[in-house]
Amino acid sequence: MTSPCNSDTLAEIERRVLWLSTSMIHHANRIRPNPSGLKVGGHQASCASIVTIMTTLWFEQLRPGDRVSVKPHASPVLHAINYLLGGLDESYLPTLRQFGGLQSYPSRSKDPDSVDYSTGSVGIGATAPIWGAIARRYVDTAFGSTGVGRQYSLVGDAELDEGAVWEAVMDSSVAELGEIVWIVDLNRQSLDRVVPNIAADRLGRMFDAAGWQVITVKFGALLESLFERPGGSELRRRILDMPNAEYQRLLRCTAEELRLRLPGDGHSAPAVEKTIADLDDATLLRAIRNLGGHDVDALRDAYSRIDDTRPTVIIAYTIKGHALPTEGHPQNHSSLLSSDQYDDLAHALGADPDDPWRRFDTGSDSATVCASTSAALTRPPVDSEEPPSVPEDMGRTPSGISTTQAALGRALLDLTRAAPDAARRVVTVSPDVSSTTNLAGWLNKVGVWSPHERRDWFADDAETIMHWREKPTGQHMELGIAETNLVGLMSELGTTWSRWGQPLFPIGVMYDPFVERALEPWSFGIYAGGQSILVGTPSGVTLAAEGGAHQSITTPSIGLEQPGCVSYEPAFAIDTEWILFACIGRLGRPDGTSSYLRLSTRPVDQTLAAVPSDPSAREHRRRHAVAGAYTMRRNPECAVVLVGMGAVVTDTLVAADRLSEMGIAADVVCVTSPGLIFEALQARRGHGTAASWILDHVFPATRTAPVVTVLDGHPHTLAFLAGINGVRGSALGVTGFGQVGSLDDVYRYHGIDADGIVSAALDLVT
Ligand SMILES: Cc1ncc(C[n+]2csc(CCOP(=O)(O)OP(=O)(O)O)c2C)c(N)n1
Ligand SMILES: [Mg+2]
Repeated sequence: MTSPCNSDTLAEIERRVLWLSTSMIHHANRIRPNPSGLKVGGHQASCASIVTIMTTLWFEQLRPGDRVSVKPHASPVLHAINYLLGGLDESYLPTLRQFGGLQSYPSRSKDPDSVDYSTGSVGIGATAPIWGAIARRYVDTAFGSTGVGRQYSLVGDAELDEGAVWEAVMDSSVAELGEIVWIVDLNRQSLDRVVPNIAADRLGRMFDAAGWQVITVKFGALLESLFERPGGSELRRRILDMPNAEYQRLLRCTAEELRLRLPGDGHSAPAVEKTIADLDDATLLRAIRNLGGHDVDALRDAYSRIDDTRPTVIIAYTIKGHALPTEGHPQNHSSLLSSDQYDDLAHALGADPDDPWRRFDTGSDSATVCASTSAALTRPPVDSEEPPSVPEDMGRTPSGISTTQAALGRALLDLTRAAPDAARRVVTVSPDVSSTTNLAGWLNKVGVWSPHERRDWFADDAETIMHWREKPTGQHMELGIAETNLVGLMSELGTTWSRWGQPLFPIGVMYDPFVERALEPWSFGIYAGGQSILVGTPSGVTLAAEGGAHQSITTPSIGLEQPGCVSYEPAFAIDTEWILFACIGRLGRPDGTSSYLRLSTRPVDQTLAAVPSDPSAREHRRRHAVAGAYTMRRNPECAVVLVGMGAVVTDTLVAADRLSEMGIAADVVCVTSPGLIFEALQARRGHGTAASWILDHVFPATRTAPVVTVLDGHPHTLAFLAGINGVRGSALGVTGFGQVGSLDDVYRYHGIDADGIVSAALDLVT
């Protein structure tokens, strides 16, 4: 922690941070040429609201091991501080929201300076440090040497409207995380309005109920001193009781208006009137805006009370637009200072509008504090360990009846034997569905992670199949059912290579339809640099009698479209194993990629996979399965190509047999990854750089027969395949939601059974 600054110096730095952040936005909107006339935007008022908090935090509180998640709209404040600390080149300051320049919101992957957490999706950036704290503890128990450090979140008050926030705060594992500190920038304004009943006390009670330490910073020293005067308690009550909007309105008043309005019309009005009567105008105007979130001493006091034994929330009262002419205005969220207002601000802050990026004079107290703070906060560079290699093939050929879901658990167990170093880095996470998604064997083998060993009271119960052995070496984590928490944790487990040099292989398992609920935070996590494998199982309508409510229909399409992620839907156990190992091999490295596996509980005869016994032919099949598709049947007189994916490949093969009996030769292709095939096709057409060899093997130009595609998901996902060779096509799949039934019933209902496939083929060939 850096030592306390001289107050005047800190005030000067604070003014400069306000000036620089305001200027970056001003420059982006009013100075940089904007030929298209499109809105650029930026949030000067949101920045001003948090300048004191961030200045005091960086210049007096932070230690190098700490991490901070900054509310999205305060990104210019972060860049201003990084600039003053020498971590951002001046040339970037005029580039806010410019291509290749500073991003709109703090971005770990895209900003040039030090950003601990990407934010922008309200609620997700705020909760990320919670998952970052758990990930750090996990790495520390498994591999050691992460050091310690607080995990701060600087949160906008409207961010607390997000369910994601409360799902995280309430998770039972969180109350133990003493390194978590949230600072709520309570300006009682959201994007559109002054929030009528923000009820900070109620918020505080909710955190308290979840086991957090709650520190409220309401007023600054000036107001506190007025409260000590005769009539001061009435003044205090009056300010506390007035509606938020009325308070905001007072910020827009002249001193004269304030003298009339502040006392109100209640019985305490005369006492309040008397308390403020002898204040000069300037003091009165200062007093009404003297909230704790803008008062250095009040904030220092709050920081000093953090007890580090449980998560802490500091609820800091602030003013949106503090010290700007837009201060407190209900619609100030996106409003920008005019050029005249900007010039006035320069004057008030002692800055020069024509030389906005000027640094502190060399040798000045502020320059010295910036230099010493920078030195104190410097972190050693992270040397990331090369992830251990993952075997591509175990050489086993599953026979008998099995499911792709079961293959996942089996493959993980195999990995512990064949490649213990790689297996040691696997962490599985599940939102309360480990047993129903077949992870019991893996769990029994590796145990459940907990920072401390806990007694398993069912260890000696012969009827307990899945053992819940909690220990620091465990490799499975279980949160509550909240899927958003799960993907947040996966994302942070997937960034440990970049934070502490220790790659992990996080694998999260959930019922496939709930991937849609978790999608946006998972996608945001990928953008933020987290690499993980998400497994959706069971999936589609193939889960049959498990329930119409649990069907997933759009997820294959989601997988195809998700940036930073390769999606797969294997048909056989062997494909699942090959694909899983390939996906693990892409994790935990700077150029790494996430994956999404859509698995199934359909029992399938594994001999249908017809895995070649010749080692070269087997490897050929494996490479194709991992590249997105492989040929299962090829006929010289092919009249129709049947392309199946995942669970419906069984029916595709049956349909091919039936067509053959009718004298219609049908090729069969098994697609494992529509996304990879689509990328290959795009690359062949000059879009992107993906390899396209798989098309030559599986969809060669000579394959000119019409194509029937079928999957347990929306048919459009595979419909593009007919376009590869420009042939006629028919796309089968699922477009309706909710009908429960046996597998035969639902397949027939959706037309994805063998009958449906045969019929579609006949339509094309006859
Ligand atoms: C999930 C999500 N929903 C909506 C938005 C748009 N949005 C950005 S900030 C914001 C409100 C900001 O209010 P607050 O958190 O109080 O921040 P302030 O600017 O007042 O400090 C909204 C609605 C978003 N970025 N993410
Ligand atoms: Mg707000």
